[in-house]
Amino acid sequence: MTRPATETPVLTGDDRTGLRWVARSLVDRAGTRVDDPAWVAAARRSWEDLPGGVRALVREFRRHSGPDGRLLLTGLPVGDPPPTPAVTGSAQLTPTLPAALLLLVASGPGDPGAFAAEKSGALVQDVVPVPGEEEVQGNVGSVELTFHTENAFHPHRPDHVLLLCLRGDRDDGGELRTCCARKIVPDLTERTREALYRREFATAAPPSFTEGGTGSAHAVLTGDPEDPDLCFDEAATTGLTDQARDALAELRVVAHRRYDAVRLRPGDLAVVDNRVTLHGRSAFTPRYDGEDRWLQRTFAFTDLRRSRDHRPGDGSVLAK
Ligand SMILES: O=C(O)CCC(=O)C(=O)O
Ligand SMILES: [Fe+2]
Repeated sequence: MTRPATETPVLTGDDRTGLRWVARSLVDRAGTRVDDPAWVAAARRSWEDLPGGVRALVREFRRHSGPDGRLLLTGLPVGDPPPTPAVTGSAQLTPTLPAALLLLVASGPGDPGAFAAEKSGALVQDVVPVPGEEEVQGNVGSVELTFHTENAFHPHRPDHVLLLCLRGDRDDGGELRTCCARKIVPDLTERTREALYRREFATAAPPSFTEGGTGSAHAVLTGDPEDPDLCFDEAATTGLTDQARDALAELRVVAHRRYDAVRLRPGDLAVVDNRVTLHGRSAFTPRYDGEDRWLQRTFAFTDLRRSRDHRPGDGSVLAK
């Protein structure tokens, strides 16, 4: 079922023109690599040059991500993309306009960053279907991708997940689904809410993490009961007690009832607040002919300092 999110903030024509200008000028100053620390620093500084309308939307979202816990910016200049890649581990290594847009917008809510275990720590990663991986519960798959907090198992999971559409699905499949704790929690029974606050859950690393592993026992809901954080992966989180398992079953049912969906079009950028919002994707049928759905993804970390002991040389990549 497809439902629009309650709010889609609108960028003005001037906002879009300004954004394009700043992103182009960032590309003009690029070296040969997206992850060149000098280019990441240039993106951070260029944030200040973005139109006030863009900065205001992103900064307000950073402060409070609203009832949907996701922001949708539309009509961004992604140019005319080459054929959609169809290989495992695909990432945008060379500077392009979409890569510039992602690093720029990620510099608003925080700083861009990545995990060495995922796509070699590339800051801009391709989200594309890969032949033979159709059934995988990861972004290379094309079956339904179930609801998840990004890297739910990790102590330094990203605060925001940015997904920029370069090419939509030609059959209108592959809708991005988001489900915010602010919609889920009021629909849960008191008993389930209490159970989700207990540290009686374990979450395994996703298949994209080549080294795998399971984080320590954690709670699914944390923080103020009026507006809790939510950490859950339908495919990877298990309950360690009967009550925990019952609570997850109810959480799943409510998430599937309360989600919002969007069919991303080229130039649409979704920013998901990973502290409070789950995301997933409906199934689609790839043809591997260069015209398949193609998103590019960047993670933003609100306080990069917190993961300093995971990032050798104070770089952008978490090594563990
Ligand atoms: O394909 C999508 O819409 C979402 C994929 C996803 O969950 C991700 O790349 O983190
Ligand atoms: Fe994801």
